[in-house]
Amino acid sequence: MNISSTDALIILDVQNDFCLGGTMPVLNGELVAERLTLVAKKFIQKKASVFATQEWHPKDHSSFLSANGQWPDHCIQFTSGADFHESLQLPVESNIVRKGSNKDIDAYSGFVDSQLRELLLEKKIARLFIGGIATDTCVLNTVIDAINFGYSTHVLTDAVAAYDVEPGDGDRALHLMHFNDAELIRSDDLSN
Ligand code: VGL
Repeated sequence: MNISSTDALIILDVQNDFCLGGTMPVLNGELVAERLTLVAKKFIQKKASVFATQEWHPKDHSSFLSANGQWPDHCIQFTSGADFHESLQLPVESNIVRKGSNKDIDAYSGFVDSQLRELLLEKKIARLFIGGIATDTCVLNTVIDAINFGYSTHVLTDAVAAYDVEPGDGDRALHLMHFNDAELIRSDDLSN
């Protein structure tokens, strides 16, 4: 599959709190970081765009257990938990998109409470390639929104990682994305 200048890679939330040692780690977050580093390099070589989302929560965000929400405190602004994982090496051309800074909005999608949609429109992006964390939350919701916005949407199945709160959640999420017309590909399906 050839990458062109109207394609974009969207790297979702590859942050310390979602990797080993963080407050809500997935399995294999580091592997996802390493793989997406290579994919991002390829996109820039092909003059395509790279976006990396970063959860950027205030310390009293409504999704936190400490505020009667559902998740441990995570990705608090200006803390190391919110930093990108060190194995994610982003090209300098990458666009960083912060999300979740409104404490009352509990959103998994990269399109909610962020600038992502405006930036994609500005750069006239037509096709999206999506990877990152987590398959069963942020990736699922971002992919469904992307399809509803009319993007041809591809999920890099070897560059996502799930929470699997219930065993199989990640696989079910991938099926749901496919059912909604996302194309499931592997990163080595992208030509060099
Ligand atoms: C996420 C659960 C809670 C994610 C964020 O980025 O996938 N999941 N907050």
